Amino acid sequence: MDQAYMGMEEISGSNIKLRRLVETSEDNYIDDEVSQTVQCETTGLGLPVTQGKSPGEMDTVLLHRLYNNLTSERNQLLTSYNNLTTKREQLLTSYNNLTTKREQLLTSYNNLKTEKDQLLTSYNNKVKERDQLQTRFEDMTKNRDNLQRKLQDCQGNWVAFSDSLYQVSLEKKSWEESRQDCLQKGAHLMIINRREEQNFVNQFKKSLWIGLTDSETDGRWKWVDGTRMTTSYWNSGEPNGGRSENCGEVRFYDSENSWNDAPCSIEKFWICEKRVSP
Ligand code: GN1
Ligand code: CA
Repeated sequence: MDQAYMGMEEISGSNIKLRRLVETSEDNYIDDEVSQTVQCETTGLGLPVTQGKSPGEMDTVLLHRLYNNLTSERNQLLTSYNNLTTKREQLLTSYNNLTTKREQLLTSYNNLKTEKDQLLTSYNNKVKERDQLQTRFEDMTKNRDNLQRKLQDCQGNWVAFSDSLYQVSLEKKSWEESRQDCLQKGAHLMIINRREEQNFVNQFKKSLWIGLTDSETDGRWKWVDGTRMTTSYWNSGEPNGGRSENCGEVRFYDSENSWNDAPCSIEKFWICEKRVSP
């Protein structure tokens, strides 16, 4: 561009006609004769030969040089314009492709999000289901254990009454050995708290050690769980053993008041009691 303006200044200083021609050259005007002159007088490098020319011829040479420069520049600009147009179209295509891609990705993202939410819901439901099954499993395990215990109890000849199971021994032992036997079975020598229990034990019609003793302090009768005896069912005249009879038994079973105190070392049958959890 700079070269082209420089050319224009040179020409406008010398000839008005030349300026007009320069102006028309911008509109791609070209005279056949001039064109031929340019073709004849340019060197291999495209530069006009000026040596030995008249002023008129010099103007024409300059004009052609300028014309050539402008044409070359115009062609460069045209090429550049075409390149830019191509580039712009490529960018537009690229932009459209990216827009499409972006929309596809957005759709894909939304689908994945929906899927994620569904999976989360599904997972939470499964967790709930698992917890319910866990609870059910624990309940069933408890149930099984209870049934197993009951089966063992049936096999061990335990008799259910109220909230307890009772087992009458098949052999005779001292009061202390009897107490130990019950403890080994997860039970204790029978503790009588209610009239119904007292009538129940009499029904066995057997002399049986029960969980009653005054070994610690004579006359202070206590049950094997450490509680004090408050309600009693002593047979008339009992207890009468003083320091020599410190353990309680059911003896006079035909009477409601069937208890007797007897020496703890004597071997007798006994009755164990086991509480059943409600
Ligand atoms: C028993 O055997 P006998 O009658 O001396 C019992 C006593 C009772 C008594 C009641 C070892 O004594 O504890 O008070 O009957 N002795 C034994 O008649 O059980
Ligand atoms: Ca007695």
